[in-house]
Amino acid sequence: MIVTRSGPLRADRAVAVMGILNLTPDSFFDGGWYTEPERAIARGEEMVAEGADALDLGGESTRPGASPVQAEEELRRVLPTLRRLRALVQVPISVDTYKARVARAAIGEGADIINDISAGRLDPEMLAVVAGSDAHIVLMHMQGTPADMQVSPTYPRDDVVTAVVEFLSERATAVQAAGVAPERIILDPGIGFGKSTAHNLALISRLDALVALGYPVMVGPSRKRFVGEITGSGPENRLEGTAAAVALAVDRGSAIVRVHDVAAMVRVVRVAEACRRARDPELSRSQQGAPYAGR
Ligand code: HH2
Repeated sequence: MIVTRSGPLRADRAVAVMGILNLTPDSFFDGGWYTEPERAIARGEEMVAEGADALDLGGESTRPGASPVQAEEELRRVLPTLRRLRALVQVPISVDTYKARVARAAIGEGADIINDISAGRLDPEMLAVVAGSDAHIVLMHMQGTPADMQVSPTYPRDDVVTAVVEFLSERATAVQAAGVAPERIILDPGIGFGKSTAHNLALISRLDALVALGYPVMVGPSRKRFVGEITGSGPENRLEGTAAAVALAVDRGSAIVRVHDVAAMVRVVRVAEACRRARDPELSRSQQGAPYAGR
């Protein structure tokens, strides 16, 4: 079970749904919708009412081709909404940042999870900040940076699954060496971060290889480009494609799904996890990395 500073992600060890709240002008789906704190706070509360088990606040878009935002600006976008939501909702709150300065301030304002798309590599201070707190950290795999990651991504022997598993295993070890307890680590294959459609499909369909490391695994396929490439649709028409990817990720052992459409995906997750539990109750119980063994 994942027990954050604000309590368990899901007390019953079921799969958790993390609602995305981008406080940016330029995110690929919800960019510009929640730049006003009032709107963001209302959406955060709405997602919790829809069944979100956690919220993920982001102050910088990391869509392909995005350019970086200064820490100052990211803090200006994130902190007011984080502060208010922290007082209003009970669920754990994650902040999507790779900057130590933003992470430190967010933890100070009550963030429970730091969601680092660089797995602690882009800011040398990040691991010390998390180690010095009791926050959880999401370590995500990304090849390259958002600016260049989708320029014909390739992997040794075309084996993206092995590359991602090895990378995240090494990063989890490094993070523990920096002083973060294994119970505070969540792994994420980084759907769409330096990956072709084929790479994303391989990672979702063989997610069990990552789950086997023993840490809880989070997956974020929500409305991403690979769904559009398969269905021929823009971000606004990728709900059903996202649902398919979410269901399969749950079936392969995902502990958390990071999604925009909380109400719909809560229903998808409940059915997918029930199917999974019917097939294998033991696997379902270990889905949230319960054993923390063998590392
Ligand atoms: N995807 C996005 C951003 N952060 N973090 C994790 N751990 N996993 C993901 O898959 C992930 C992430 C990109 O999606 P979104 O936040 O909707 O868009 P944007 O980066 O344009 O704000």
